[in-house]
Amino acid sequence: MTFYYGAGSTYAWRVWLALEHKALAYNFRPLSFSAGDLKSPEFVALNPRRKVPVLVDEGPGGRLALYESAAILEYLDDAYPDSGGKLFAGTARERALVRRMVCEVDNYVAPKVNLLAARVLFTPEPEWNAAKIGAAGAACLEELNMWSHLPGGGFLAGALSAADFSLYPMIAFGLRCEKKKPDLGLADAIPEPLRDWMQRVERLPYFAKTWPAHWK
Ligand SMILES: N[C@@H](CCC(=O)N[C@@H](CS)C(=O)NCC(=O)O)C(=O)O
Repeated sequence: MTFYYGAGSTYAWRVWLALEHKALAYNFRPLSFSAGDLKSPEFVALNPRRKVPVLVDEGPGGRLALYESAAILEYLDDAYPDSGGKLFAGTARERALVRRMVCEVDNYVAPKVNLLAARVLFTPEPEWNAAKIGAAGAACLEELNMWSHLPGGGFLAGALSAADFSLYPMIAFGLRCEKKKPDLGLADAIPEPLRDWMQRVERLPYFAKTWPAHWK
């Protein structure tokens, strides 16, 4: 398998955590946004949307080039059910809970965090609009509270799953915005159970190597 990655992409980070959790072997292909790697004809042939992550699997069924991080996680669990840990474990109901959370991350958390990042990280500081940044920050704060009802001591859906790997990078990206604009108030507003959960994710043996290189 070949994993096309971009440092700082929350979606690519989700796939990296999942590959590690499933103990799969993969060729790691970091791409550079600024060097235009995602616009190269070779990459566009893999993903016409020009986005990371992409997973290319040269399995016995032939060559599969798959993009969309949520679909990649589903594929890894389906195609390699006996390797490493499960991403969608348990009964139909338990798996549905994990899928629901991944949908919630993609449909509610991601747009809010990405908007904040667009206004803070990807807008030059002299052009910052305080009202717009404040509104985006407030939306993120509100969203954080939606995730405060966690099973004590466990992961988002009980067992470690695709839900954890999807949400963690998004929160980390929000906190990254706060590093550049320290008065956003996100870190202080993270509910206690969510803070504890973040630490549990950070203690996973493979977590440290997946931290975006330029965020150190
Ligand atoms: N829905 C996609 C989103 C992927 C995405 O938006 N990737 C961004 C990085 S976070 C990207 O590659 N953007 C291309 C660019 O900025 O040139 C997924 O889940 O994989």
